[in-house]
Amino acid sequence: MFTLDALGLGVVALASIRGVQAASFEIAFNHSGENFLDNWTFYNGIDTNNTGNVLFQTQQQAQQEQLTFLNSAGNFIIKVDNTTSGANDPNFGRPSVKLLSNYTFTAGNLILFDAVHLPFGCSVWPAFWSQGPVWPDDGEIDIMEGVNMAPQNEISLHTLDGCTHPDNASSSSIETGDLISTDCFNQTNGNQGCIVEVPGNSYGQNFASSGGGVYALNWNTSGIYAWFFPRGSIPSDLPTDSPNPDGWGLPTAAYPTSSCNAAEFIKPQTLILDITICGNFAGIPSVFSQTCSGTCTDLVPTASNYDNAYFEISYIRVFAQSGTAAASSDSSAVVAATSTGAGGATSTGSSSGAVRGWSLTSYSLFAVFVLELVGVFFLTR
Ligand SMILES: *[C@@H]1O[C@H](CO)[C@@H](O)[C@H](O)[C@H]1NC(C)=O
Ligand SMILES: *[C@@H]1O[C@H](CO)[C@@H](O)[C@H](O)[C@H]1NC(C)=O
Ligand SMILES: *[C@@H]1O[C@H](CO)[C@@H](O)[C@H](O)[C@H]1NC(C)=O
Ligand SMILES: *[C@@H]1O[C@H](CO)[C@@H](O)[C@H](O)[C@H]1NC(C)=O
Ligand SMILES: *[C@@H]1O[C@H](CO)[C@@H](O)[C@H](O)[C@H]1NC(C)=O
Ligand SMILES: *[C@@H]1O[C@H](CO)[C@@H](O)[C@H](O)[C@H]1NC(C)=O
Ligand SMILES: *[C@@H]1O[C@H](CO)[C@@H](O)[C@H](O)[C@H]1NC(C)=O
Ligand SMILES: CC(=O)N[C@H]1CO[C@H](CO)[C@@H](O)[C@@H]1O
Repeated sequence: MFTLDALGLGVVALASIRGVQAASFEIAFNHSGENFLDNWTFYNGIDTNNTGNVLFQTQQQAQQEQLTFLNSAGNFIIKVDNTTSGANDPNFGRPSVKLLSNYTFTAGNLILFDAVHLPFGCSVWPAFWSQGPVWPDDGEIDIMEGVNMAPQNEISLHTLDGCTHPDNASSSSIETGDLISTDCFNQTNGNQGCIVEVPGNSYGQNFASSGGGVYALNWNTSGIYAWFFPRGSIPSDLPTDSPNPDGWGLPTAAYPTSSCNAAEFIKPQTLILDITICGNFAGIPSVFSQTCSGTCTDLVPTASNYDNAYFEISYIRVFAQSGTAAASSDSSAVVAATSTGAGGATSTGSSSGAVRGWSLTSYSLFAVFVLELVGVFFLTR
């Protein structure tokens, strides 16, 4: 007598009786338009451990130099300087921008990143990513990261030993992206990370010419899930007040708790948006030569090499799942409100100072603090 529909309704009815319901999300941070820069801190200084050829600007400098502004389309631009010549300055660091969220996010948060243009070009290395306070102990999530003229974005995690992505055999049943590597441990393959490459127009020239799209990250007790939706295929509920990932289909990249216990490996994360140049990833000859010719650092002095080195962002939104426990946070924390009073995203004090290391990496904010205290401003390779 049971049809599938009847069974399905029964499950729904039972679920509501027991108080189980689909996750619902409420906005916690909504970066767009004139308010885009609220709750971000500008990291100021050289690209310490990445040895990128940039000088990250203060907010005041960035605004004066028109490196951050709201454009006439209502989108927010974050860019590398493309007007200054660095010729005749052997220590030239091209002005650029690195933003760190004042808050952290954790399991129970959904992040949406809608862009119409991502920075690209030979020597250019942008990322929309996150890390915990101590690297790699507290984990790193790379939602969007590309280099040079590469056509594809790579999503990855970087952690201590013991966090992996399921192997190829189960990849196609849990995600639509192309599995590149499974070990998230930072000591494996020179901190390659557990990478899922995003098919389609996910980065670079093709992303821009096809109108961009949305990256989404849903982190919950089941795992960490990321999607890329090209402009024409964005789920209708995604840009609304109540996005629901349950209807978005297989994610592009999935890191289930069964093979990576995020509670152990990925601590509350600071969101980071930055653009560096050359350095320990884009500038490695074996990486650079894949899509560009010559020597990476030779490109840095010439301003016109950076005409495409900009983010054009419609919005970045952080939602908190109703009914989940808030992340622990420091004494200055402001817990993001939800109707149930339980949010995921929490505010923390200033976390400026995060830097990135070999390839996709970063290390402890504390380490930077110590380095700065002892006056070590230049790490040479
Ligand atoms: C900035 O954080 C405050 C406090 O959590 C919040 O009320 C405000 O909406 C946030 N602004 C944006 C643009 O998200
Ligand atoms: C966080 O971001 C704002 C920009 O809205 C900045 O002015 C403020 O100083 C930052 N707060 C903390 C605690 O770092
Ligand atoms: C998964 O399979 C694809 C296609 O056979 C292959 O290119 C890729 O290297 C494999 N990835 C891993 C991590 O084994
Ligand atoms: C991995 O992290 C450890 C600290 O736990 C650090 O000493 C090491 O240099 C890192 N390795 C790479 C390749 O980044
Ligand atoms: C975010 O802010 C934009 C601009 O103010 C607004 O149109 C949109 O509805 C907001 N979205 C959410 C989910 O609050
Ligand atoms: C976590 O999110 C994934 C992807 O959106 C979803 O399939 C899963 O049901 C969620 N798990 C929980 C416990 O909410
Ligand atoms: C810098 O790049 C922007 C696009 O990001 C372009 O509109 C502008 O013309 C460039 N500036 C110069 C001086 O070439
Ligand atoms: C402090 C720290 O994490 N430094 C790292 C900087 O990057 C190099 C690789 O280029 C690592 O070996 C260091 O451990």
